[in-house]
Amino acid sequence: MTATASDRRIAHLDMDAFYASVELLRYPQLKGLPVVIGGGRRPQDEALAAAYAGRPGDIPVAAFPLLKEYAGRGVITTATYAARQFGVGSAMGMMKAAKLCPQAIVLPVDFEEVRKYSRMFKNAITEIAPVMQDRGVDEVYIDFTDVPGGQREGGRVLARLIQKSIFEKTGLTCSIGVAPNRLLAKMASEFNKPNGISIVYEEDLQSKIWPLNVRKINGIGPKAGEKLARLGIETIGQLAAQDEQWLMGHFGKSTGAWMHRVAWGRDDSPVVTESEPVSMSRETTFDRDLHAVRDRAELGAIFTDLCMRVAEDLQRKGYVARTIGIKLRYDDFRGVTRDQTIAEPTQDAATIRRVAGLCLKRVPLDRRLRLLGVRVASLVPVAPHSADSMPPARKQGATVGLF
Ligand code: DCP
Ligand code: MG
Repeated sequence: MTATASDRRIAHLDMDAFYASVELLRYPQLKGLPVVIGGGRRPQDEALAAAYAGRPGDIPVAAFPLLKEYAGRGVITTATYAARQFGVGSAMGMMKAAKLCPQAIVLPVDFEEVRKYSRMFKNAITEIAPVMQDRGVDEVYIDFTDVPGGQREGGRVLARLIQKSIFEKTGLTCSIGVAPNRLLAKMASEFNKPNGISIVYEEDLQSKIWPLNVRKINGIGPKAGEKLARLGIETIGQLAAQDEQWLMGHFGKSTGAWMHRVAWGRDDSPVVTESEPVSMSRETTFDRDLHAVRDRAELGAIFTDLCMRVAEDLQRKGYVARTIGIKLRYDDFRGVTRDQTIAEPTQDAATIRRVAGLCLKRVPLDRRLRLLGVRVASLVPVAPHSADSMPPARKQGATVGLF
């Protein structure tokens, strides 16, 4: 059966207390306790890790650093649900959080570990449902429409299967919203957190979506939210009740039209699968063959420009690279490549330029060159990197601050 627009089923999946849950896998003794994740590794974290090297699960609960002992300007990245009961949460200063929940355990963020589990849970999903769009380290959209089980009970059957598979492969829980489109799915995934599934149908708009605050719309940020509040519009239902022309008058033509559309639950943006790139490169063939010594200045400028463009590509698409290389073609059309792997993956133009420069030193430069290229590989994702069904004026990133 080919799906028609009316039976599109789109899921939004968001991991529960992601960074904190990843730490609980390492320290199962902390399960159920208030734990906050924030700041970098401190000397006391190093000392504890060293004392129990290789057996983190043996660290006694009493040995972990507590929020009440914390001094500094750190901010909480995320908190376990046990800690959230005390009013502690993302983006709160640690000193302020210490007043609300002094007994909470403080752990540093381990990005390597978080990225590893991010890859694992995404792989678990694509094994079942191949059309998945990355929205950052802990959330994705999935097109359920043509996947077996994707229509049963509005998508609940498939959502349950995905939750189960992710849990079996990673030990982590997630929450899933399934709806006719991405806009509604994103809101729905929050309805039953943690470890929940929420199914939304078109006819649920009035009962489930319209009572929500306008800020729940992905794309209405603090500024637009405040402006709407000043105009007396707090809920999505109130937004839907406004005349489209009136909204256009206040927010501009395209944003006003977009607001009206999303308030009515309309969004036909597709779930776009982006395969992970293996490498990125920029190269240029010269107008005339250049000599490394005699045309040094010109060649140097082109080389730097290529490095900057590769760095921009990495930054725009949200990757850092571990391998940096060059490619040359001589005037006799022979080609040569060199690359070098670095310890700290990078997306920085100057670093790429420096390492690519070292590669260039390793090739013979006595012939003229007709082509020069810079290539990066061994890419590691660091940021959301896809367009979204955002308001037209300002595409904004997902809400994963540290990435
Ligand atoms: N994050 C961050 N900075 C923020 C908010 C979040 O670095 N201001 C990180 C830490 C989170 C992860 O991104 O673990 C995912 O963000 P979510 O908003 O999805 O929050 P959680 O997954 O932690 O919790 P929830 O169960 O509410 O999804
Ligand atoms: Mg999450």
